[in-house]
Amino acid sequence: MFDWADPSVKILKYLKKVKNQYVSGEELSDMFGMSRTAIWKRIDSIKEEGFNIEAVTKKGYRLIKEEPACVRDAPYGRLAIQSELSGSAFGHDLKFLQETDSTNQVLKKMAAQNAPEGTVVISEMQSAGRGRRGRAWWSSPNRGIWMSILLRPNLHPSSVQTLTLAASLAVMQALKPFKIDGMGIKWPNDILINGKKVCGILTELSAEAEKVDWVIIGIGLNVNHSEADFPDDISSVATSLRMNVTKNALLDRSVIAANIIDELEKVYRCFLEKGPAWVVHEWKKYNITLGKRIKIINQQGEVNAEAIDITEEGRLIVRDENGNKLELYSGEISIRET
Ligand code: BTX
Repeated sequence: MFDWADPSVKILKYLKKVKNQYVSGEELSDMFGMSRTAIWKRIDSIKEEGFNIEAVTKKGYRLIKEEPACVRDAPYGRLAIQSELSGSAFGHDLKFLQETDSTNQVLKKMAAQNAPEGTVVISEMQSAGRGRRGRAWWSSPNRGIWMSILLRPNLHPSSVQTLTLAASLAVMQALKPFKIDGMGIKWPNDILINGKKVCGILTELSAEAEKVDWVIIGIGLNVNHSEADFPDDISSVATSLRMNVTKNALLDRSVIAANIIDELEKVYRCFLEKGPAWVVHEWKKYNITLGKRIKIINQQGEVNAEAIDITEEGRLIVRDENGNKLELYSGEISIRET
């Protein structure tokens, strides 16, 4: 197991592991090689993030697990997320902000200052969340997961589109336990539930001619929104996990964010080891695009076509109405219902 540099993460992980039991200050101080006062200070920092820790004389500390509630959000912050991680690198450098313009922008600056692969930036809200092609991504506080993850693959820039597919695959794997009907990936990487967007992914890169310097995967996931939480212009195209899982309890965003980070680490390593064909094969299991009649939206207007397949570079192969086969590298498509 990874040895966390921050003792607060180790302590929180341990208290979660022993579930409802008391752990004495002495036991924690022996286990982590710290004084009892230092342990007590760490417990305080964990409480500050919203965890309910009871301290009873002669018994010790106990983490009180709260039931999912309608009104009270589970703790959401750096410690809460890191204590749920199980991978070996991704998320171990994690910056959690209450507010920023865009997590991709923050991470870009960190990338320029040599931040390591797997560095994550998460913000409770974004004032200028970005979508693709200059569009805005609406990122209000307390409801969603707005995060960016830094990759430094030793790859040719032409492979980056496959990395984008890998990111949507990782999000789908992380959301699998919710067993949501009608959820799938629209090429290249929108995650839709019955036609409405629950997650958008913005991939940005810096590269030289032959080699990628860094890739930033920006993920926006609507988690606990109710329909009324979305502004009018978004509510017709957007949905949230909660709206499709349960109308009552709030979902634990820390657990979901940690699962996405862990899954991205796994998928990314498999991609590097097994190559793009593996990503494409796995991605196809969740796709809701292939075999469908689509509209291609480009600068010239809209063209009807049929989505046939994707290439290992992540390009969409389509057949237009004249029977011509085309490969789309990027761009917009919409799926026609009939
Ligand atoms: P996109 O260009 O495919 O989607 C943007 C479009 O989606 C908007 O024009 C709007 O119609 C709709 N939209 C806006 N906000 C939402 C929302 N919250 N839920 C559903 N639909 C919405 C997709 O771009 C890529 C989005 C990536 C967002 C992440 S968040 C963390 C990171 N930081 C950052 O600035 N962007 C990424």
